[in-house]
Amino acid sequence: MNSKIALITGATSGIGEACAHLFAQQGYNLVLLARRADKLDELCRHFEDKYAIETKALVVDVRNKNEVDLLNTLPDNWKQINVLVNNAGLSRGLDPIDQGSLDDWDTMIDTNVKGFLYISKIVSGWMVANQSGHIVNIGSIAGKEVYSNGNVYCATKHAVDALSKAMRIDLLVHGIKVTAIHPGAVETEFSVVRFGGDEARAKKVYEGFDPLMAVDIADAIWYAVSRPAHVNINDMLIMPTAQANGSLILIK
Ligand code: 8X3
Repeated sequence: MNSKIALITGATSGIGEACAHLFAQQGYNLVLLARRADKLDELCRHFEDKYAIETKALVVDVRNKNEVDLLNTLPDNWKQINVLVNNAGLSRGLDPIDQGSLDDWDTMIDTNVKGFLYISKIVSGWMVANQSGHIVNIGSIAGKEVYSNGNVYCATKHAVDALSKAMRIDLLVHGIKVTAIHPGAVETEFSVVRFGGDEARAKKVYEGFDPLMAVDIADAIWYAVSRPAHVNINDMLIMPTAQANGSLILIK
């Protein structure tokens, strides 16, 4: 394989899927991780046919250490990962701290923090062996500030922010770049998942203003990844024009 390889988690929807499209278009071979086997296979076939790239699909829930270990079954030439996009993440619930669901909290912490770490440990190990690579972590405005009822979700994204800074320090001697991208409101399945499948409630979140689209974030990721070797984009906070901060959106 001559092409570069990008490994993307949460690849079957939203920012992960948009990113997979963009990297495929740029000729990257792809290792795609997601929980939905059928959608994952469909995407891989599509990319192979349309962009003449190679793909590997791994059906993985990042919360499950044994499933994440499947990464080690990749052939050695597929472990030469140039870009890791740590995208898998979710939000569950929007309740005050005294009323939140423990199951929701476990799901967010297990996915956004622990799963993120399981993936990062294995792939950064390969990058250290190669003495090169670029890790792109998807944070959030919720990792920069805290908003009403965002409590645990905000805490997990603050962890992503802290771990991005930590990775940048630990991996410096190995020449590995670390970029954190922090979006504001992006219209994806994010709110449908946050509100337990309540599509009507989710739709309301993005009414009356122009939210970001997944492709806007994929575009920013590509900008970071395509800089010259001596340039690293440490951190990007990207908001819809109508959103001033974590709590204030101008509704028309
Ligand atoms: C997603 C953005 O503002 O809903 O992380 O937390 S927000």
